[in-house]
Amino acid sequence: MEKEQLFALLDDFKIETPSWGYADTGTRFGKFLQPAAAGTIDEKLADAGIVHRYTGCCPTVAVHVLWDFSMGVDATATAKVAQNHGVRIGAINPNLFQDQVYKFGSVTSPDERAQSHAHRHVTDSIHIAKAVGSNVLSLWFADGTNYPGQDDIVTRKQRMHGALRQWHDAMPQDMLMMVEYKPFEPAFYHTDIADWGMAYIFAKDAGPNAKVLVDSGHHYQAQNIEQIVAWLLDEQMLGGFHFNDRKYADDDLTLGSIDPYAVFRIFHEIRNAAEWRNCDVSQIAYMVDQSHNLKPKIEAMIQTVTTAQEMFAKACLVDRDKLRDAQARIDVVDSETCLRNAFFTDVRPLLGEWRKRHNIDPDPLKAYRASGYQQRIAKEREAARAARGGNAGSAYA
Ligand SMILES: [Mn+2]
Repeated sequence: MEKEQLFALLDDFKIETPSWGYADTGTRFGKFLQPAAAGTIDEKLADAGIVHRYTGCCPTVAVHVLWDFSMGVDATATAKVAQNHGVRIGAINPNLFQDQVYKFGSVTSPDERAQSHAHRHVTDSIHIAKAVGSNVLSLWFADGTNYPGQDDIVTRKQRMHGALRQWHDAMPQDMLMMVEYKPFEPAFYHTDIADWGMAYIFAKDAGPNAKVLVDSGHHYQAQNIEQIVAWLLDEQMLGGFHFNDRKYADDDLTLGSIDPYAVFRIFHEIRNAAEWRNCDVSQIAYMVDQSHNLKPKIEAMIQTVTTAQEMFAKACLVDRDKLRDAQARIDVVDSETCLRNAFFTDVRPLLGEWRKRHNIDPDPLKAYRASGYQQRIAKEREAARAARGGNAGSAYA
């Protein structure tokens, strides 16, 4: 691939960072506070703006309705705050798991109060999306059961069908619904949308604007995620990604920290779809879903974003003519070598050049560190927290 062609693809490669990735988070055992963590939506958007400034590819921010919007606060004001920080509001994530009423699930709960609570919240979320100019409604459900026999699996499936159809009908025509799946946690016996097949059926049934969201941490060990991606693309049902890495479960580690080759293989399938099958991949929503418990938030986000760019660029560099030829000759070693050659190419100098063209420092992490932003906000936010009387960190649960 020619350099100019690669640079044009990089120009179109955008990654959405999540507001909750800038806030204090923890594990189910405890939350660890960082003085520089964002406590308010304003601070989260400011930090997202910084990541965009140093990487040049993160113009939108995913928001969590319950954590980022208060009842009675004008959502359009939040959109303006984003604009002031050089970013826009991206995917709207309703919260269907935190309220007490959701103990046995949200829309799949046998408790009708939980169902109507969820309906109201998602309807509000669609209104917020319209107000902030977002066209993505991103749905993840903690719904499931902990014990065999606790509830009827198929009745719960039907409740989910009904809710998704109703919400799809309530969305404006240009809005996309993302249906995310996860095999376990917080439910430990069964999850109502456990895998991509279930998400596919629900999305297909909900309507033409519903697609599947692949969270890279939401699979069983050793599952071939790139095959799922390739299939969803071929079925025109891939909505987007939640990027993170993991070693064991839904660990929410920075992308590529454990297995960068797996990320490369996902991008490889996307480039195959684009270049071999003329598949429109321009609408894929690349989003980050991570919880930075140990690393400083903004540094972890910059690492993730630059890693995504690197793996994407490597996948673009696969010599697909050679690959096609090797596959036709059934030369297994040559075929695999096409992928390995691209993966082991050091694309960092190329990315540095691409950044320079966009007036961005070739080393975003180094430039960010040199800016002193983190030290400044740590001081400011600690003072602001003290003035408010205690820690006003995120509502992460
Ligand atoms: Mn996710």
